[in-house]
Amino acid sequence: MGVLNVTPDSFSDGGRYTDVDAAVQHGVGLFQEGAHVIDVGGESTRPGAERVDAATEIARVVPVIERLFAQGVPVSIDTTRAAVAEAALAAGAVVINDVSGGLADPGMAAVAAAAGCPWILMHWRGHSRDMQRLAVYHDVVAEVRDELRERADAAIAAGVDPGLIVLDPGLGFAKLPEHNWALSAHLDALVGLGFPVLFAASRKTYLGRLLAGPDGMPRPVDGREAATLATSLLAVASGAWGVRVHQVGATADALAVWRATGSPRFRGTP
Ligand code: PMM
Repeated sequence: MGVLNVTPDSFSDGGRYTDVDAAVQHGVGLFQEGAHVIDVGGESTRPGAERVDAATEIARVVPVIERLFAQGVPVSIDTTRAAVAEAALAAGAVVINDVSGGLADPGMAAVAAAAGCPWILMHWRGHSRDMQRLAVYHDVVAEVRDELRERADAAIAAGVDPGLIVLDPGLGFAKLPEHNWALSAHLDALVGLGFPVLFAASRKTYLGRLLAGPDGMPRPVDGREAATLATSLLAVASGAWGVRVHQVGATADALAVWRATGSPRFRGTP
């Protein structure tokens, strides 16, 4: 999954693709580099971000999705709002990526059920403005697993086909670095729930903190690619179904090398 944020303020690519032409060009480029789906988002979810209204979100994403659809590029819509998901699906999106796991908007389940499209349910405890104070766990792996299972159960109860549910640990969302590392180390606990798992560590702050320089400052976003690649490979080795990344070409190359070995531990698709 290639990341395409059409926002002025996302943490790693905010402001770069607010122009429709530039956004479409970037999305097509990520697809050509090997992404199977391009994840288009119109609202930043970085910690502390203020919300935009649904009309603004729709105005940002729909023109980009329409043009990607016209060029044959599969799109997922990164939103927590049912109205935005509906508009995006009408414009040609084929996957809903909901970082709230259906919690932010009670109308999302009905939209996903009616559309009959894959629905990515991410682990989430609250909106970005105040999510870091919700990063309190006794056993982060067990709690995230159980909270994700509840989200999947709720989706199924609302009529969503279980075969269309994808789970995501939500790295960095109400998570401290140690929580992200524990979830990376025990991804098998989520895989064991029986749904495909998406892993989305790309360029996140905890990687920057790991790679901090002698002054203690986190490594800037554009210096986190090698670490991102390592997390993606480890995730696939642990049974992840997909990885969501900003730099698709490098990830596709690394997975191609691994696939070429014929290793039974490689479970990715070409
Ligand atoms: N992270 C971001 C946005 N969307 N979607 C899923 N499923 N999982 C994530 O971890 C996730 C997401 C925030 O990061 P970005 O700036 O890279 O979009």
